[in-house]
Amino acid sequence: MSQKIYKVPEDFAALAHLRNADYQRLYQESVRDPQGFWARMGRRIDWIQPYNKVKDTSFDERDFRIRWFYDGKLNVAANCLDRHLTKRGDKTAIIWEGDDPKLSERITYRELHERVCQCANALKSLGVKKGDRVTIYLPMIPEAAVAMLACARIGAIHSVVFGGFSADSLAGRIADCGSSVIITADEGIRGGKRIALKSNVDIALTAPGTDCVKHVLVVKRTGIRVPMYARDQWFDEVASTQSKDCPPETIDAEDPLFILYTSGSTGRPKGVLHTSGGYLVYASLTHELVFDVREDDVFWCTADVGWVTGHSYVVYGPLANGATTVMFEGVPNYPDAGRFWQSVDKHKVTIFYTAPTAIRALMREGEEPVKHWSRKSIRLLGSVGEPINPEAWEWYHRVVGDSRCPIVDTWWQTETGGILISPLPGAIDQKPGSATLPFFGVKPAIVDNEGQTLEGATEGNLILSDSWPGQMRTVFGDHARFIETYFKTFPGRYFTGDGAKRDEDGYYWITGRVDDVLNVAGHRLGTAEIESALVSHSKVAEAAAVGCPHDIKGTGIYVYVTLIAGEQPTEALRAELRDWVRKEIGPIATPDFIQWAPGLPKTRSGKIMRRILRKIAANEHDQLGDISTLADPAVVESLVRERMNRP
Ligand code: 6R9
Repeated sequence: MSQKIYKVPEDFAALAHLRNADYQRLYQESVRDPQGFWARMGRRIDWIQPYNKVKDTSFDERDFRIRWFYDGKLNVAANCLDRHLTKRGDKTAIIWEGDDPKLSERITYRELHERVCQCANALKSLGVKKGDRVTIYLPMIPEAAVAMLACARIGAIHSVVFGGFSADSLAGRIADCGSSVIITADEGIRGGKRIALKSNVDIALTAPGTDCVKHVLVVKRTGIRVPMYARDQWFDEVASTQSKDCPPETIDAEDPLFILYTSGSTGRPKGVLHTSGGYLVYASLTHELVFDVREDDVFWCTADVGWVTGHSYVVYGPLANGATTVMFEGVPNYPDAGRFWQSVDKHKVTIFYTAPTAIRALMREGEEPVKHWSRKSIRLLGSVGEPINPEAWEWYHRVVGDSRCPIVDTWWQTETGGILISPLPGAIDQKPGSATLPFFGVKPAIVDNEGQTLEGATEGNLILSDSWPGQMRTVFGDHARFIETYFKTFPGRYFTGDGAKRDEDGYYWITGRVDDVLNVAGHRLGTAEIESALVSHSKVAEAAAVGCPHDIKGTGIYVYVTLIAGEQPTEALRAELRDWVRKEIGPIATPDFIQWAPGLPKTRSGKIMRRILRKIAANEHDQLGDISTLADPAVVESLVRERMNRP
């Protein structure tokens, strides 16, 4: 833990929404009187029917419930669009920056409102009603935000699937939530490379369980010829003929807004379900306060809308706040390593929010591609997705931020809907590598493996002992799995799956996942998913996936594969298995290394001992710990020998 302290710059604090004393006072109030605190905060958005009831939550299994603002009614899209029209109709809502640096577009609130209404009417014309599911499988183009908001406008539940996921992963997500409509594009384009989105949809729709899909709307992005079947229609043709007026549906605060699939430690990805009122209050409040957003800011969160960060801080938070949000189609190093900063200068970005993996990749390219651009518009930097190592933090601060911009290291999860632990930039001094202190209403605690709460400076499992408005409400279609996953390990408390330290100042330092979830370049992957992809290959008998240290990705994917008897371990097969996993899950799941394993270390009850496999992958053979409970300790020796034969 780096104990270096970066004080809030005085000039920043002077203009900030909140200073340290404000944070202390409001935090105390938020945990002492959550009803009163949130009753006030909930008024930041527009309600069609104001709420009288604020918080009704219990994590106790026998009496489990999570409801917020639950007698209120609202429309999320109207909050992101209509209510800004009088004051901000001509203000830019979205700045779209294309993959090709010559392409960009500015969309005002008025234009966005029209496009959303047309898309909403198009969905209605296809028979989509409140509560129906719509899968969105798009590149980072304005239509992605338009489609999300169109769903919100009519009360349909969107499920955005990241464009980097394979046809198989897409099929699983379509089938799980029973979508009736898919919105996709002919192709995506990232870093100059094309992504065959429509073709993936066509393959996905041959999979069992996907016959729920009645219509596919296809946005023309690259203009390549794609087959159009009876169920397919061009997005533009359907939307452009629709009326630009679509009255927003009245939605209960606890009606679903979206499903977003995320990996857990077991089984297939879970459909994390978020509802409308609490989510929007939380996304907009955290966006305003964590990023200290003001009217003239240009806010750029580089995340894809396929992840929760894109939902809350590209679309819902910024638009609910009437801010200008940047949507970036490309990647950090295309056409060159200066792309972020070139685009910052082009659009005069004032707040920049990205992931440690991107910072580490750019750090490797040196300072020149950064220094080449002025970046003088930036006043605040943010980080999200994984722990940021202090070296990367310092580089981000010194090189990108010219040592003048605070950094907010924001810890949160798909399940939490918004940021839970982070500095407020005008209020809380930063320490490189620490997410610092909890946001309003958030009650973190550290417990040991038996669930005992640990006080003071300590280390253990990170839990949350009370609800906050942005919390997920259930796993779509499987409420038992929701309770089982998050509330059983430490009964009565929400288990994050993360480990954390707390220092003498009460600052939190997230140490990473303590379950079987890998965080690869800020993306969550379950070891179980990778293993099940591998064993579905005809030559694989058994597989175990673990994380290993990786310079850029933070964690790399290291897999041990046992082949079916008689199969030969060859380099060609290694390449084939890598491609297999890419095809089954998507490029983000590509194994970094495959080690052949004649056998896997197991306990006598047959459980794979991943702890040992992690140590071998990391080349820490001297720290294997107790292996006496293994069924066959000789397996370990052979794996270590094999591992030591390479660098
Ligand atoms: C928002 C998002 C969640 C997991 C989470 C944790 C890791 C995210 C972090 C961080 C340390 C941060 N994580 N932010 N770890 N410091 N600032 O990333 O959601 O994709 O669901 O991942 O990411 O391990 O549990 P999601």
